[in-house]
Amino acid sequence: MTALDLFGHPFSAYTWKVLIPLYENGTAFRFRRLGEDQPENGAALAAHWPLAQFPLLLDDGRPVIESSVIIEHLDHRHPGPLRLIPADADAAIEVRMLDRIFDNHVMNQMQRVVNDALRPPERRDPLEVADAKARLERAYAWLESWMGSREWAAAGAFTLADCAAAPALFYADWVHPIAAEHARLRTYRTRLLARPSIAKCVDDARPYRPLFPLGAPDRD
Ligand SMILES: N[C@@H](CCC(=O)N[C@@H](CS)C(=O)NCC(=O)O)C(=O)O
Repeated sequence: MTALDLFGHPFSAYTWKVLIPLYENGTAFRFRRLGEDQPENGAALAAHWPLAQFPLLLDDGRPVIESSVIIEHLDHRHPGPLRLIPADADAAIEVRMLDRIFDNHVMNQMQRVVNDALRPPERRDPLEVADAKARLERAYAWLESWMGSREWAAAGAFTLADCAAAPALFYADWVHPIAAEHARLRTYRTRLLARPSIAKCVDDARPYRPLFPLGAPDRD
């Protein structure tokens, strides 16, 4: 049995994305939480990946970088009962398309707004924030139409795409609430948060909410 170490933080959206499939499949791993109280984890992360972004998976010492690729790796090398990438090539393309949409057009736009709030007040840029929120709004509208009668984001099953969607929609709704007119997208977000693997991520992150730079809302 190989040793899996996951570097990340319980409040980090991209860390959730990888924790979700690990929890879904009951995969054994060691969580290497990043924080000032555990500097050895940060040092090990930076040694494997100079950009020091997380999550990063070590599989028997071999680094796997980028959340989508980590999930592909887990699905390939450590498969569990829930397959995250469909075997059918067309279905897999749909899953990867939605994964990219949630990362690039929801998660990363949310992150632009958060990053702006982390800057000193004199370095903040209202145009940057307005652009990010406008892009989120367009992504929400597209997703509302895409979800239609779908239960999960792609390929008729819970997949990599939903692992990306859960943290993206969770935090994006905090920085730019999903309007009531996007009822299907709101229902999908609620459905995601009810899933035990995702509820665990939300619960484990609760103690860190005071860290949210915009002020966390008093709700999930
Ligand atoms: N494309 C990367 C993004 C990872 C990412 O941005 N992680 C955030 C935490 S959620 C991070 O490392 N932030 C610190 C930094 O960018 O220096 C992935 O999918 O893993």
